[in-house]
Amino acid sequence: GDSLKPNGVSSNVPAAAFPSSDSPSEIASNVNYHAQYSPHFSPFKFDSEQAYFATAESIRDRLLQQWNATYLHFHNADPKQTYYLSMEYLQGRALSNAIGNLDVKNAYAEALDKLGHQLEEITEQEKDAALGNGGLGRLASCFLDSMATLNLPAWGYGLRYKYGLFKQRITKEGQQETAEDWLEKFSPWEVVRHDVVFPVRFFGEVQIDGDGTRKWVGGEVVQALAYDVPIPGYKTKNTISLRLWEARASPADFNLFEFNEGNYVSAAQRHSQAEQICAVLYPGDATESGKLLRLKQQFFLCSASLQDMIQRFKERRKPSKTWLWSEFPSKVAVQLNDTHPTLAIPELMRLLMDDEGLGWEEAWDVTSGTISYTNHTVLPEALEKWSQAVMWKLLPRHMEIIEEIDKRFLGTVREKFPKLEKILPSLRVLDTNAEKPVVRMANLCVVTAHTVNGVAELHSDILKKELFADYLTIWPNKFQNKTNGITPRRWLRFCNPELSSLITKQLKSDKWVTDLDELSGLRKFADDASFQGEWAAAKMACKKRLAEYVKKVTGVTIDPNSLFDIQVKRIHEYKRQLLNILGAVYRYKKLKEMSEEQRTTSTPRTIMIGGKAFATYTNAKRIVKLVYDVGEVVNSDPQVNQYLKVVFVPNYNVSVAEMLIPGSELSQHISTAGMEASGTSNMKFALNGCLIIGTLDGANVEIREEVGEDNFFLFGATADQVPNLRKDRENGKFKPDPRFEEAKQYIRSGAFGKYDYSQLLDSLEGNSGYGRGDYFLVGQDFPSYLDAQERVDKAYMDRKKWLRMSILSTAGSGKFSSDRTIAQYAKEIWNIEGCRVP
Ligand code: NBG
Repeated sequence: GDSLKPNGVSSNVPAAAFPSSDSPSEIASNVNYHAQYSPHFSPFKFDSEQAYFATAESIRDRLLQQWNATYLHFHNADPKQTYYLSMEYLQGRALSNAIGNLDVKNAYAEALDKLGHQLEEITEQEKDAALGNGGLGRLASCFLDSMATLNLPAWGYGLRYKYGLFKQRITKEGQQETAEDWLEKFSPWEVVRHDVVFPVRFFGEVQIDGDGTRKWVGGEVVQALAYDVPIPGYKTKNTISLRLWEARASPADFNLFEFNEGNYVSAAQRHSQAEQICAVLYPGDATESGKLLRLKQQFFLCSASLQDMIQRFKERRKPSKTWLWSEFPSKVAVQLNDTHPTLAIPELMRLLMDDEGLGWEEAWDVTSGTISYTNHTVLPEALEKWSQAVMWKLLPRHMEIIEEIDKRFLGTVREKFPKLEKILPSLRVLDTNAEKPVVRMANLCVVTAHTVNGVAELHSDILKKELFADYLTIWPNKFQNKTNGITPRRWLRFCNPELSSLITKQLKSDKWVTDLDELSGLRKFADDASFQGEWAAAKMACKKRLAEYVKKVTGVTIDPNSLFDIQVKRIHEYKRQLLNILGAVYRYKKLKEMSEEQRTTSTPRTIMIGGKAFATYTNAKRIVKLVYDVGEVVNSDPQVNQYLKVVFVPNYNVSVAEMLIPGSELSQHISTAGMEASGTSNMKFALNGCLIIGTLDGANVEIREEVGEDNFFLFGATADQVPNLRKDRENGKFKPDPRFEEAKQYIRSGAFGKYDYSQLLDSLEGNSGYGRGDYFLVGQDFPSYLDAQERVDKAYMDRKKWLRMSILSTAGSGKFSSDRTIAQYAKEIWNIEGCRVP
């Protein structure tokens, strides 16, 4: 018993609540302090887990200091501030990012060494914060990093889901989902603000007073409680906030009488109803109650965030006493990340009119002067429409306001643009013709917002020429493009230390980390033999790390000398993982048909596919299973497995991406042209010296322009050909390539096991019909895809050529920094400027 010390940490390191310098011994003392006095763990143990939490708390203290300084600075300087409203944030891990942005990596690594731990190892202890689905959520997180780094007065608002995106396991049965409890052992990265609480109402009715004023009363009221996640900028004091709301019932909602009667469930009914709101990211919405819950989530985010903004606006005006509501748009910008937070529009109108006493016109000018909207998709099924009946029930006052917006829009168009009368029904906010009348959220955004933007040039053009074309007559200047970007800190500087050091050494400066266009300076070394050698060595180090990871999580051994070919993203038919796997099947079949001799001349390849399928999306889940089944056969086939491996990488998330992307050599961005709004992983891969095989879709178009046509493996139909190709198919004019038939037939023959893939493959057959007719044109693009893959194989065999292409990819990636994107939003949409903490 005498070995049990009150301090699991080495006893010769003192404990200090605040490090007085950045020296490793001071930091070690501070970590030791947290290990002993953290209320979350008993102080007797100091394993990796405790070391992670103690280190995180030490870093958190630094962030809070900076957060406080930033808040105070913004408060006093009172600049115009942007609020980014998003239902999703894919933050990933915070520790390594914060240590990097604070520029204290070496000091913390040494400090941990003194305490018997390795920084790399303890960072692995952190669970990803996965409060999002995919690109849209990760974009929001990259934007926060850039806002902080550019010292912009800007905050993010979101929801604190208890369970984020599900955890994926892959078995013989295919994908299995389990809840991901990221808060299981508390998150050191959030600070609960017990003093920041706002009431949010649902249901109830509209009361009309004698003077005609309207008020929303009754129903149920839930409290929104703020949790702040500090977001540090890179090498700046500025640390901004991601404010996440949690739903709470108030004590008055707990029925003590019922409880004492023994009716425990009904006594706590209000409490559990409140808790449901933030329980899960994207609750299934197949049922009516599921739909209602999603709508509740959206409104909860909008209402709490707007009340918070209005309170801050008033607080900052108070000293002068004389201020006007018309100043609001010159102090506040609200960006809607897709249509999910559209309810911010009627909610701001309601708060201004019903609570602050503004008239319609005045409230309308403030609202439309404040709000701007980003569209992230043209897929019809993703354009939100809410049933008017559900809306009337949940948000009666907001439906009144939406009706009035619709009515006034109709009036204005009839008066000023009579020629639009014919198409007016499709432009309206309300769809009243439908059997089930709905509110079209995208139309509400376009009608209200002062600016609407797409996320890549091609996508923004499609918005202007197709989806929103008819609005252009009314508002020719409302529409803009803001090509997406990614933060170079997380996606190169921190995740790929080997390549980062090499770039910094070669450019003789690390200025590229905050000015990514500097990477173009690498162009002149693209053919330099010794630089190519170092480039290849950096890539090889990442490939080896990746191979170890793949071995650990799948048991499959992959050869770091083979071409690492990766496709990671949500599984969706339009993203065409099916095209990839059919290509792999065809490759496998050809390899088997070759003689031993012939095979030795082929390019060895490791195809890795990863991504999550929505739990109820049957075809997506079949694709996951097919990849797994193909891998099982190919990887254990002694004839070919030196030349081909197929691996499904499980549980793709931000941290897994940080491992995969640096080790990639080829990545697939092969959506049907016109369907992927932008894509952002394409930018991450290119930045890390990975070549792209892709269609002319989304940001691929711009990446190809920047890295050069010769350094991009292009194939497939273009966006403007797609509609006619679909028509041709419907008219029976499509003649499939025999190679396509061969690949499908091989799967049907049972070469990859007993599972019946006919329903999946049938989706690629026929001319049209539900689940048939190859809507995504896999068959159409298959031959040109195979041709492009052949060009890849040839290019990879020419080592010098490949390395040159790889260097030019990185050198051409400067445009895709989210710093550039955010600087454009700041200037061209938000009209805000930097406000640096001295
Ligand atoms: C996604 C698009 C991607 C795009 C991201 C970020 C939605 C609704 N859209 O192509 O599919 O890169 O948004 O803009 O999630």
